[in-house]
Amino acid sequence: MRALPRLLAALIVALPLATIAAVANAAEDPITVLTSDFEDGTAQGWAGRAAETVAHSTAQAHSGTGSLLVSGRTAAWQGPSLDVLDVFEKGTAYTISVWVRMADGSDNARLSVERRTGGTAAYDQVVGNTAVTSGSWVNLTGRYTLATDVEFLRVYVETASTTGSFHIDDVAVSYVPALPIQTGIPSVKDVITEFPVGAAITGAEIVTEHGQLLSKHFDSVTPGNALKWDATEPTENTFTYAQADPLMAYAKSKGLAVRGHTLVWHNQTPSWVFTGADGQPMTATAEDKALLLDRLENHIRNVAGHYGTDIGVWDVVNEVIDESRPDGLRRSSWYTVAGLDYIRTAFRVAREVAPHAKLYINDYNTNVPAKRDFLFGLVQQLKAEGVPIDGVGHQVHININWPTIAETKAMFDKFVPLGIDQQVTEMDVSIYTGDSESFPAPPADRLLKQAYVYRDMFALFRQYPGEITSVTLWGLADDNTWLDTFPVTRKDAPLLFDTRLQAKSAYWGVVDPSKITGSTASPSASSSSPPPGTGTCVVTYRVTGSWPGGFQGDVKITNTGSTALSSWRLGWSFTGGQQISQLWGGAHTQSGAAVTVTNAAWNGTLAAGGSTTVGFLAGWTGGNPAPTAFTLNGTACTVL
Ligand code: 9MR
Repeated sequence: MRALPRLLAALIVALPLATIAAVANAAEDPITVLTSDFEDGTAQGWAGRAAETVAHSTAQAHSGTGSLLVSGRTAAWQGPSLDVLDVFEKGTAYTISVWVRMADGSDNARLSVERRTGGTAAYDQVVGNTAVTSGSWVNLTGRYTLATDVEFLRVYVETASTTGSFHIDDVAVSYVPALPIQTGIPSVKDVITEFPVGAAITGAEIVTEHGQLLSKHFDSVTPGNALKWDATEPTENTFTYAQADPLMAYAKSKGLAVRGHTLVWHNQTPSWVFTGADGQPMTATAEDKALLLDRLENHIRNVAGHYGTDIGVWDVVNEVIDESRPDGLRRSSWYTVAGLDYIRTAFRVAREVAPHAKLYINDYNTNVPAKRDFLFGLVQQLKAEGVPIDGVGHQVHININWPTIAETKAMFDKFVPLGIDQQVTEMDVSIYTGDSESFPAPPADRLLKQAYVYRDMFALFRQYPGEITSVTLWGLADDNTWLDTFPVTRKDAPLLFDTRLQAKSAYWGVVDPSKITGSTASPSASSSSPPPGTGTCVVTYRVTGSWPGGFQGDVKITNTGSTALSSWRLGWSFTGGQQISQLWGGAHTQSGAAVTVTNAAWNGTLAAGGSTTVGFLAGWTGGNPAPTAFTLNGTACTVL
């Protein structure tokens, strides 16, 4: 499968310069690695995920005369699935396309991947909820990069709520091969000498041409997911480093420093951590608090202990600030059960087990004055108590319009008097400025603007050589970025190298701004608008990540009425027994299946046409169907 691009790469090296462009252009054609057209009367290797029935059908066909019908489903997560273990290669960004049509009724369909490493299952969303009916075929297309070694890998189609039968047809999986990396351009790490420059890696970045690009340009890496709690201690006191060890070995072999991310977070933490000895969700009792802090101590002793001096910096706690709270502290289960003691314990234990390591408190939107000031106050208080905090991590997930350089400068300046280190830990610069924009390819004017943002931000960072001790980008190249599915599914391009690993104007913004090319006159592709709502509110519900027993989701509400709301109350019912454990951007109550969310102090006013989003963490067992009906101030909303 991969012999062709390798041959091509060899060919390019051997060819005279004049022919390179033509060959490179030809290589932009996608290479198809798998198709299923269901025209031969069989299921073509597709099977159910459980006991549902999967069979060839001539009742519907997207093209030709046949399709695949799945029936007899008893859960929404059941659906047709295909083994792709021998098809997908780690590190390659595949485009997966499938056509879906309900046999009866309607629902939302999703395209997903189940993978297993060392027996532990994980589920990745390739395409989120997409409305499907029995009236027409609907296409689901998304991108997927396998980042870890797996022993099980299946692509599947599921629905959000119902168990109705549906058809799939004309499945295609393809990829556009990376080009050889540019070896004649300066290495970022050689140009930026004030501090080490790093990239977050998922596993896909250490193989093939990606690995060459990574080690040419970067001094350090941050495992993006592999050191998180769900990856390292999925069940109590069972530690596994199957995801992280290969990344650590790679870093060591290339002399790359490692930022450890992250020991304590509210997200990607299995539900058992917050389940008391009685099997119930923990509350603020002395008994639950003691058990939770014990588990925390055990986790840090094991994970930080496992890597010893190989990890020189730890994000000890991540995202503990919520500026919508009067005291600025996120109401995570950590906080509601243990108060600030979870932070104190985490730093104390991390210092004991990794005395050589620099210990960080890490957060996003630290340029927002209210958030920045709460973080400052917390660090100041904890340091005065003797809690061993060495540094503040600013994630810097920004976009081409936000924030300003002045706001970012104020963020660094704020922390200078504390005499602590600062690091930029997760930088990327989205080309999008709103949730409703979606470009099939990055418009030239956006890329140019992005280059200037990188230029100006790096120029600012370099003004703090004494305070800023490293800058890490949240990814290596645009072929693998978390922003492709956040906050909505669309292709983003937030990094220094493009999807084929070639240097973008953004790279030149960092390395040599005089070489930024492009024109502001280039027309921007027009953005797609969301379908109009029929009620006075529109709601979008998403599951943004899930792990055994838990998931993170968000609900975006838009006031499509003609008058502003001065306060709001959002309601929905879960149908799969899901239970919210914490919520931000509002206050919630849950009674049985019924969830009610009221506004936070800062987002109560919802202008006509205005939107706000609430995020939450919840537990689930068995299945995780999406709620289908929402009300805003008692009125039913259109659900997208
Ligand atoms: O990059 C990570 C992505 O693959 C995960 O799906 C996501 C959800 O938990 O977490 C991403 O990394 C986050 C980081 O750990 C903390 N700051 C925000 C990052 C982007 O969501």
